Amino acid sequence: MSRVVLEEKVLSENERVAARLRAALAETGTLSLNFIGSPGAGKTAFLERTLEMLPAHTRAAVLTGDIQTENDAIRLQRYGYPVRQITTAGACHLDARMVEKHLGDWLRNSLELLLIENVGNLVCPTSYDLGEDAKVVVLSVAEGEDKPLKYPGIFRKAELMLLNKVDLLPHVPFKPELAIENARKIHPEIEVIETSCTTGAGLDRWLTWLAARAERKKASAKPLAEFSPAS
Ligand SMILES: Nc1nc2c(ncn2[C@@H]2O[C@H](COP(=O)(O)OP(=O)(O)OP(=O)(O)O)[C@@H](O)[C@H]2O)c(=O)[nH]1
Ligand SMILES: [Mg+2]
Repeated sequence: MSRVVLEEKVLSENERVAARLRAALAETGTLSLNFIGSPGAGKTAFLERTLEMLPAHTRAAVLTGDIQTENDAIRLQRYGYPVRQITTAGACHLDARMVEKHLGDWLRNSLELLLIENVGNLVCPTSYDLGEDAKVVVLSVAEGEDKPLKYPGIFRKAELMLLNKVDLLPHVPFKPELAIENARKIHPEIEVIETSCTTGAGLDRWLTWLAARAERKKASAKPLAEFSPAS
């Protein structure tokens, strides 16, 4: 079998599992977000700050993907929410089956929010639907303003770009307005929030975005029990 045919087969199998996941998440009204960014962009730090600031009693859970180590899960477990590490043993992205397998019984417990940290990479995770409501791309100011132009796939698919580490702006030659302009050349509607996990800048805007999205998802929940068979 040629490589292209094999890739198409793997992707279509992934689409099938992702559709099943999306249906399950729709039924429970769970908002699911897939965080994608380069190694070290600050995905785990951002999720740590998010867990720290979530309103009390939020039913949230985190899946974090890495090629090796449980380091990120250990960091994230400090905040009192269920966290599971997915180690891909070489794969440069998560796929829908890995997510489904690690969800366990979380969805049965009226989960409101599922946060998924993908493997650090701006390329491979882009092609794999995880059944999420939105992809969130994390770009840090240490990476260069041209990244949206060089890696357009993820900027095209992400609904939100977190421009992270803005506390470092005095120390790096990075123009946030140029990075945003480049992202919007690829995806004119992409929303942008400038954040710092160190100072907490932008996190209030992020929590407002998150609350609005979670509320919308909850309101659209369609438990199967609500449907009565057509008579
Ligand atoms: N100055 C500054 N440092 C940050 C910020 N966010 C994250 N960092 C630091 O950047 C480094 C990498 O952060 P991580 O959260 O591990 O990055 P990651 O994207 O999860 O990395 P991988 O999981 O390996 O892909 C750590 O030393 C963080 O403390 C920020 O907003 N400002
Ligand atoms: Mg991480």
